Amino acid sequence: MTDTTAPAYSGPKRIFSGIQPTGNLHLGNYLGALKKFVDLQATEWETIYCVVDQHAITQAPDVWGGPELLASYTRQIAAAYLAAGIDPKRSIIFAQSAVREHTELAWVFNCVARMGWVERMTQFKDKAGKDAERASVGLFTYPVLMAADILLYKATHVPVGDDQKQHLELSRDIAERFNRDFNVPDFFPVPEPLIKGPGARIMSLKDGTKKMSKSDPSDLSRINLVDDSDTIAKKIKKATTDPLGPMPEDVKGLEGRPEVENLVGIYSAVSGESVEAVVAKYAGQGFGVFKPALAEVMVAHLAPITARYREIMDDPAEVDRVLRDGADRARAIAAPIMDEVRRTVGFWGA
Ligand code: ATP
Ligand code: LTN
Repeated sequence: MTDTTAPAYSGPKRIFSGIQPTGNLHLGNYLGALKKFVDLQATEWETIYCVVDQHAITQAPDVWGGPELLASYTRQIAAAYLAAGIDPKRSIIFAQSAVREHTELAWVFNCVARMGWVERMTQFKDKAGKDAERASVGLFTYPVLMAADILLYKATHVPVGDDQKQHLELSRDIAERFNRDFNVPDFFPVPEPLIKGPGARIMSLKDGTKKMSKSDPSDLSRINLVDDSDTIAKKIKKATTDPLGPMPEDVKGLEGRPEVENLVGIYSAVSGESVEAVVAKYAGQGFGVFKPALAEVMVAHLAPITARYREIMDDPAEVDRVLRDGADRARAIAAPIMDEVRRTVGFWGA
């Protein structure tokens, strides 16, 4: 299982993450993943950000939009990457399907991962629903493809939201098992999740016990990155709170108040102020004061991103150029690593 010993791997530090081109991005995707992608550019680490279109097709075509829409959804996520502040010169932005080695490595990893490991994945159970027999085999092995995405670049760190923790543990197990089974102790790094932070788990605005999600039927449950200022203000105003009185006096007072805790967490993640500072600022105030203030910080943060997003989407050819350049650069890293994997496994001609 996840190890406690330091990995033998001593290669360069490299960040890899991905977002599926399914539906509009929401505040959870932004704070849990995208904002971290942007912030990590301030480090010296190499940063690689993928639009995981092969993961999108693990569900039925009506869920991901079908073949006419998939490429444009991929462009939309790439545009959101750019609008949020990912610099295509500093970082690699590309589509998973453009680098064929992802699925090639995924096959090898399908033969490394054990059934028991994959069967434990709770997201499969959530996504497959009651009728798991009808889910695609791809949905089942989805986390194995995710391990291939990461390890194809020998990525050492993976920024994701809290819901991806278990998948990351599987990637770590696969890396260790490959290294051991093929007797190449330091070949793959054991990738570290980067999850911590106030945005790691943003909850629904309508139910503080459910995560904010693209698939929630109620649009009022989430803030979409493309929502305009009025819509954001309206959704915050309608956000569920509780009958337990005004804003708490201290952080302990957030216990047992998941909806309020979520709103405070959002304020903290967006403004960069600590949860303690936010609670102190609004201690004892009513939601009639806190909610408009929250809407204001959100609009101030998101409006420029939304405006840039619209501008970028006006020039899809430029987005395609970024994706093509990114695919070339990604391939240049991936191909020699995949060649090494072929030799390590012992395939003919490798
Ligand atoms: P959703 O649950 O919204 O349908 P998803 O988790 O199935 O989306 P992606 O769009 O690929 O799939 O998620 C992209 C990133 O956003 C991942 O790193 C995921 O952990 C993160 N993320 C998704 N929802 C939340 C949330 N509510 N809070 C924090 N991070 C989230
Ligand atoms: N499973 C992830 C998306 C994803 C990913 C990755 C994230 C696919 N491959 C590699 C990080 C690294 C999700 O958010 N649902």
